[in-house]
Amino acid sequence: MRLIDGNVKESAVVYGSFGEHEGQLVTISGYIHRIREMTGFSFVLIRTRDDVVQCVYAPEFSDYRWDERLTEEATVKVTGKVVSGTDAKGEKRYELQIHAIEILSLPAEPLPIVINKKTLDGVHLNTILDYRPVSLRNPRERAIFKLQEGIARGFREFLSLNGFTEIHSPKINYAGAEGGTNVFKLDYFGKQVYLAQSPQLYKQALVGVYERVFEIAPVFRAEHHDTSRHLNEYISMDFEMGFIDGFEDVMNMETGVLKYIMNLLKTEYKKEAELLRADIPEITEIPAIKFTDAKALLMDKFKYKPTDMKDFDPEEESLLGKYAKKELGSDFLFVTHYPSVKRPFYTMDDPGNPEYTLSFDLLFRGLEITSGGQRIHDYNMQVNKMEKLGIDPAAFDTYLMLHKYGAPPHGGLGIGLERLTMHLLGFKNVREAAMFPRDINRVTP
Ligand code: AMO
Repeated sequence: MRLIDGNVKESAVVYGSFGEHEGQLVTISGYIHRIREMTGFSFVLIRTRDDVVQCVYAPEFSDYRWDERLTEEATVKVTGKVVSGTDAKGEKRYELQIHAIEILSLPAEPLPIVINKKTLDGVHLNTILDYRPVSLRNPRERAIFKLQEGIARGFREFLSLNGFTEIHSPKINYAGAEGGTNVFKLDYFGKQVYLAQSPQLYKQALVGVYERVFEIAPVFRAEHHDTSRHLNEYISMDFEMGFIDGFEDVMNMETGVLKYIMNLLKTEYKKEAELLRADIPEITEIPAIKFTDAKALLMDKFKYKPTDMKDFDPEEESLLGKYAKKELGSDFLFVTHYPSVKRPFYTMDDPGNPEYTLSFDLLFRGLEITSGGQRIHDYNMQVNKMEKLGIDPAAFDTYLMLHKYGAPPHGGLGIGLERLTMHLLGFKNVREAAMFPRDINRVTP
């Protein structure tokens, strides 16, 4: 019998610790990223889990002789002596003088696209997406989703530090939460159910239990149009908090979350941010403007003729983004008090002016990345609003348990992870910020 003790150790030395091993032999494991033959020696770049390590093969380093089977994308263990030098920028870099290469595996076929250049510039986005499992091996592509990890991690860390409990709500549901036509229907053993458009109904229910909750999970939207900012499955970063004094508490929490995230990216994801030339915003505070004031501004200042007085089109959002940057010095802008007709049934109307709601969107560089607001917590008020909207309260009986059996004033929001990543990295298409995007034309890979 063997005993598995769970004492985890590194299987190989990582580049980050090369400084401690200068002059010594170490072993690293990874992929052969690139082989460059020079006269009398070769550069062999090894792509490890977090760095591309420069190794040098020359017969004088050891008795080891180059194995002709070695090719790009072979997985290997390389043993070599750590030596230091300076790179083009004059910074200290370490490399390995190769003493042995153990082949772990050889690829069956050459790669369909070139991944060992600095970027995949020039390769069509569709090709990049078709070959995602390999195009992601390009260090720059890989950095996108490492940085995205940082965003989600910052969201989780900040909220955990502020008394929130992480939840996991079901994605197969008896009712859609957001309304509209973009809900995926599913045959569930002969019954019709829906894929979750958001964790809305469950996060509210759990405010009744934990007071403050958050979730980072996929949600599904049957988007019928092919746009540069819509996915059919995206990662929603949601939170919901009870005992609020108003929806400003929610906006304040989001400002705190975003500050924390940007700071984390600048410190712990510096390498990725530099590689991607990420323009990480400085946040001190975020300005807020009322929906009607924003409409007036668009018409007066930008002479824009809106087609819909109850909502913004993408051009209006973009103009508001420019206004926020130029006039207010902010990459972000909250727009508050959206018209009631455009917000879901759970949104609290403004008691002073019930045509508008106690809700907000957050624009980031002219793109909506968040919706949020205060919710109705009174049972009768919620049932009345549903009836007014032609929604059958009986179909929402589980949801209404929150209200029926006592709910505090509460509110929350949802942030689209891919949209936030997209504008942080200056992408034109949200698909670039989705690891395996799903849209009207794509369900593979
Ligand atoms: P909403 O439907 O506005 O609100 O969605 C919240 C945020 O999710 C992102 N988003 C999308 N991202 C990519 N592709 C899509 N098809 C897509 N649709 C939405 C956007 C958007 O701002 N329950 C509410 C949130 C709340 O009030 O708590 C909701 O889901 O960034």
